[in-house]
Amino acid sequence: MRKSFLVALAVSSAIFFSCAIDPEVVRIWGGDVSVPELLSLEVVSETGLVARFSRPVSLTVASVAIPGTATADSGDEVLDVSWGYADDGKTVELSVSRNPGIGVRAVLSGTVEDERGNTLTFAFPYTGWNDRVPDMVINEVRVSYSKPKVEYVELFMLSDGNLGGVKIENPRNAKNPSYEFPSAEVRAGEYVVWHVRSVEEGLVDEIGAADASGGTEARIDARDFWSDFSSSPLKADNALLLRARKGGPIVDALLLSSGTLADWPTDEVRAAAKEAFESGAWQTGAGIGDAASSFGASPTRTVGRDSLSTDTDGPGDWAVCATSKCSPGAVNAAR
Ligand SMILES: [Ca+2]
Repeated sequence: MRKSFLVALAVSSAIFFSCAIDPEVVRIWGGDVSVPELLSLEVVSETGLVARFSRPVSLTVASVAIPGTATADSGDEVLDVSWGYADDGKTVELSVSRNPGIGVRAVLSGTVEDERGNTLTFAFPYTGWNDRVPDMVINEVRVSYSKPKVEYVELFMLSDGNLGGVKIENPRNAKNPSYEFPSAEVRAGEYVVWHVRSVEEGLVDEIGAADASGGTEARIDARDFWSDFSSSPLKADNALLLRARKGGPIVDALLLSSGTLADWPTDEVRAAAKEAFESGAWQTGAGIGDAASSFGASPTRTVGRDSLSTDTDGPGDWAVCATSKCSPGAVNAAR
């Protein structure tokens, strides 16, 4: 008795819904009530940004705020933004009234609406365009750790410029796959060291004076920057990329192999090695067999470029130095 009542109710419900509800509404109830997504934001020039959304949208309002510029009276500085659309309707090309500054972190905020009236309000950070990226090379790498000797990547500056927004990409570190330099003026001939751990007191990023930081290996005549990563943050089998900016061109690359693996250990490293080779930043090939050798590297035996060689963007430029000949922030030991 009770069962047949339920069946009757179910049947009548089905009839009711099938008659009463517009198919379009049912489709929306079926899962189409979703907001558009902001998939990426690319900085393409001094004032140009490109935002890509998951579906065609109209941008109704947008502005750029520069956090950290707040005063008691004014709040964060806010810049005006104008915009247009690419043919696909999903890509919005924005023009900001000015560059927030080389390497300055800013936030694009706005609201978009799709054709159904679903709206997305977003706030997306970006780094101000750097038109003065120096010419530079990766010069030395320490891939192991013995406190207080931490892993590092040393760069050598071939021209004057500013490091703001320059990225070191480290695909073996899934948790922290890249480091972005803050704005700092550099001169040709300077050594820049990104120390990957912070295990001492008094460590500061040297965005101004090169002698500001403490730390056993922070030289007064080199420019030191610090992260606080752990768990073997650089590895002996890796493909490091030095990139002018997020999503920008590769300035230099270093492929490293300990000689113990037949192939790259992860897809991320394989992809980075491929990109290094295809960009011309690494000349000999994209396989682990085409990499420079890190065999025998230790906390005092680093992998260094031969300072006297020409830069061939290949393994022949590189060698593991003798015991205790590591040289963070200074010229590499002669071979
Ligand atoms: Ca060195």
